Parts: sequence; C-alpha cells; structure tokens
Amino acid sequence: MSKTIFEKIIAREIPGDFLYEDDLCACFRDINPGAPVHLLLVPKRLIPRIAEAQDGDQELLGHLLLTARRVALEQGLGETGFRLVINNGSDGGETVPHLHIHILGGRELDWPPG
Ligand code: IU
Repeated sequence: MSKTIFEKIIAREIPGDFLYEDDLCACFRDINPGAPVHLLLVPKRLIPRIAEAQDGDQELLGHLLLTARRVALEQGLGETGFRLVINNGSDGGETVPHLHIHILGGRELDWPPG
C-alpha cells in the first residue's frame, strides 16, 4: 500500500516543520494554516480515521490527546485557549486518510464550524 502524505513527512521523504516527535507520534505545522498556530499531531502507525480505531488503540489515543495538550501548552496557548479537531470522512472534512489531531490557536476561533 502506498504511504500517506503524513507517513512521507514523518519518514522525512518530504519536508515537514516538526515541533515534537516520539516513538508513537509526530507533530508538525500544517502547510496551510487556518490560525496563527495550526499544528497536526499524527500517530506513526497508520489509522486511517478515528472511525477505524480499535479498542486496542486506547493507549495510543490517550497518548495523542495528552501530547496535543502538552504541545498546545508549550506553544503558549494555555491562557488564551485552543481547539483540538479530528475530521472524519468526507462530511467531516477529512482530506488526508491518516488520523490526525489539528491543534489550533492564536486567535479567537469561530463556532460552529462551517
Ligand atoms: P483534514 O482534517 O484531513 O482536512 O486535514 C488535513 C490537513 O493536512 C489540512 O489542514 C492540510 O492543510 C494539511 N496538509 C499538510 O499540512 N501538508 C500536506 O502536504 C497536505 C496537507 I496534502
């Protein structure tokens, strides 16, 4: 199966602006930022979308959330706030079929989304 664009970024086959990486996940800047801070946190093991996660992924999913929290705080978003977003499937606006958490902040974000 061909690699997803995020697998290629994580493998350094195409460039990425990394802020964090460990054995399970990596965080890099979104190439088309929708906010002053717009990061993507991606598990290294491919899960196409949250709807396809399994019970056995509980530890990984918990790690992703806690890592998203830590990166957001490191980016100075703790005081003003931030948003974590997971898009799932076509109606959800998912364009890259590799689970990722958007970390958004640095301005007041609209709600509800379009
Ligand atoms: P989505 O939730 O699947 O729509 O988010 C995919 C994001 O990946 C989107 O915000 C893109 O701007 C971003 N992205 C990227 O950062 N680098 C890339 O090479 C590609 C997409 I393709």
